[in-house]
Amino acid sequence: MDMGPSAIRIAGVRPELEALGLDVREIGGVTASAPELSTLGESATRYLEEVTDVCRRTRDLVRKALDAGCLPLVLGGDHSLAAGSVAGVAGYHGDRDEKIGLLWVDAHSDMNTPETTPSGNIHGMSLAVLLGRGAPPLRALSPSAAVSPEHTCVLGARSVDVTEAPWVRDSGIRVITMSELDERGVNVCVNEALEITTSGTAGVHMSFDLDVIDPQIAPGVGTPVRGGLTYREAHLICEKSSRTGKLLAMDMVELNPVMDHENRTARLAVGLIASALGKTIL
Ligand SMILES: [Mn+2]
Repeated sequence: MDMGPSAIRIAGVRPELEALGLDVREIGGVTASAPELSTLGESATRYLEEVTDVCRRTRDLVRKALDAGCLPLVLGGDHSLAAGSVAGVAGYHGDRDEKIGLLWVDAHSDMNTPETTPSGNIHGMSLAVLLGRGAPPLRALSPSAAVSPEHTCVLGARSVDVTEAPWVRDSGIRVITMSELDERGVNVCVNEALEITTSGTAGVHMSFDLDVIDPQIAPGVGTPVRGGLTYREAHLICEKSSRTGKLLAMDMVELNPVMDHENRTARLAVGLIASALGKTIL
C-alpha cells in the first residue's frame, strides 16, 4: 500500500487536475515505517501505534490544507488513514459550529471494533472510529465522534463480517448495499446518499475505497471482492458528488500497485478524482 500514492501521482493526477483549471498544491507525504520493522502490538489492533501516528499526521495536514482555503485530496494507502483525514475535516468545520456528512464508498463497511474484528486490521475499523467506537488512541484524534450516523452513508457494500453486521444494522447509518444498487439503480441511490450527507451539513467528505469497483476493472486493491461497481457507475458517483458543489474533501485509497496491471487502477483513480473535482464529458 505504501506505493499507492506514488502510482496515482505517476498516473498523472496533477496534470489532469491542472487541465481543469485547478491550482494544485502538493503539501507532502505521510510515511510509515515498514510493517516488518514496526511493533505488531495487540492482535486485535495490529500496528495501532504506527497507524495512529500516520492518522494524526494526516489529520494535521488536512487541517493545514483547509486553513489555506484548499480542498484536501488524500491519496492512499491503507483506508485506516480516513480516521485521520475525516477527523481533520470534522475538526475544521466543528470549530465553525458546522457538521459534516460522510460518504463512504466501499465494498466493506469498515465498522469493526477490536472486539469484533476477525483480522485485527485497522483498515476495517476506520468508519467505526469516526462514529465514536473503537481503539481509544484513534478515537482521541477527534474531541468527540467526527461524524454523526444520520449524516453518514456507506455506498456499494457487499462484504460485511458477520461479527460486525449487528452494529452496522443498529448504528443508524444508511448502508446502500450492492444488491440495493442493482435493484434500484445507481442514480437513485447516489441521489439519496448525497441527500443524507449534504442536508444539514457544511458538505460531504467522500472517502472512496477503490475496492468498491469490480476487481475486473480495478485489480490493484488490497482486498478485492467481486461483484462491484462498473466503470461508469463509479464515475457517476463522483460526477454527482461534484455537481452538489458541496464536496469538502476526498480520500482515494487502497490502491495496491503490486496487485495492479500496468498501473490501470491508478489511472482509473485519477479519472475518478477528476470527475469528483469537476471534469465533465461536455
Ligand atoms: Mn475501506
